[in-house]
Amino acid sequence: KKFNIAIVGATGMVGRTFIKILEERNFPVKNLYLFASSKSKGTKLKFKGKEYTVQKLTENSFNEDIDIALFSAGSEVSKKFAPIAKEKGVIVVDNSSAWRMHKEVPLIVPEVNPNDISWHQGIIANPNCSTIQCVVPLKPLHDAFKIKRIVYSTYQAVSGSGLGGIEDLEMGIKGKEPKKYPHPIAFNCLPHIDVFLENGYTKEEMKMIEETKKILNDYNLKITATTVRIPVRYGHSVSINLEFENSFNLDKIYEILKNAKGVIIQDDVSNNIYPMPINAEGTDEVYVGRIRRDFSIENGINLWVVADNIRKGAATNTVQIAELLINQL
Ligand code: 11C
Repeated sequence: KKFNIAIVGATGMVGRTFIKILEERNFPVKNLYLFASSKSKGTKLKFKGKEYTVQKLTENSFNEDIDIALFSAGSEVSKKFAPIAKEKGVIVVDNSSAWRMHKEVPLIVPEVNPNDISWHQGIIANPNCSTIQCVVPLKPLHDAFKIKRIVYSTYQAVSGSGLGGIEDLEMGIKGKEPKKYPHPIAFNCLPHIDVFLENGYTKEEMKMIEETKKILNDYNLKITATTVRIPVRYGHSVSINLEFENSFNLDKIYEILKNAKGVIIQDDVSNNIYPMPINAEGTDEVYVGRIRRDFSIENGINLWVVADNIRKGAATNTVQIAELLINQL
C-alpha cells in the first residue's frame, strides 16, 4: 500500500531533509504535496528524480486524500494548521514544540516509546532534537537500573536555529555582525538557546526536562539542564550525568548500550575514540562514549552523547514515526 504525504515547511532545512529521508528509506509514497509560506511558493524540489512545485500553505491545502502530513514550519504554523489538517482526517506528525506537552498528543521516539502511537487523536509530536538523542540511550538504562536524577549539559550546533544560525557562524568567521543570535557565535559559545523564562532557565532547557519525563513516562525523575550553542554546523553533543536508584557495574552498562536500538558505542579512549559531531553528521544513529563512573556519588555515571540534530533529532525521527503509523493504517 502507498500513502499520500504532505510536507509543511518543505523548503526549510528539516523540510528538505524529510524529502531526502522519505527517499532514502523508500517510504511508500503515492502522491507528495509540498507546502511552504508564500515566500517559497513555486520553488521546485526533487523526490525520486521527479520535480515537485512547492505550493503556498492555506486553509484549503489539506484534502481528504492526504494520509499523513509532516510539519516543520515552526510552532505558530503548527498551532494554526495542524487542527485544520486533523479536521480533514489527515494525521499530523509535528516537529515543532506546539503540541508536545498536550495530554492527548503522544510524544514519540520510535526506539523508546513506539506503543504511544496507539492513543493518538490525529496529532503526534516529534520531540526536541536534544531530547531525542538523550532518551535513546537513557531508556534501556532506566529500565535496568532506574534513573533517579539526570544532569544535562548540551553543546548544540547552529543548524538547530535553521539557516540563520549557519549564516551567523559563516559570516561571523569573516568578522561580520550576527543577525540571528544576540552575540557572535564564531569563536564563542552562548549559554542561551530559545528564550529565557521566569524561572531562570531557557525554554530549550525546560523542553529537555519536561519532554524526557513524558517520553520515559516517569514524572518522578529529577532533571536539570544547561543548554549551550557552540560554533559547530551539524550535530548536537550532550554531557549526561546520571544517578541511578540501583547499583550497577560498568560492563553491564556497556552491554545494555551495545544492544540498544539506534545506539552506537564509540568509546576507546586509548585510541582517542569518542563521539564527535563531525562524524555524526549525515547519519541516523546516536553515538555514546566517555562512559565512566561518577566517583562523587554512589550510583552515578557520565556519558557523552552525539547525534545529527537535523536527521535523528528531527527529520529521521519524524519519518520513523510516520513508519509506525503506516503499519497501523
Ligand atoms: C536548537 N533544539 O537546537 C533547538 C531546535 O523545539 O524543535 C529545535 C527547537 C524545537 O536550537
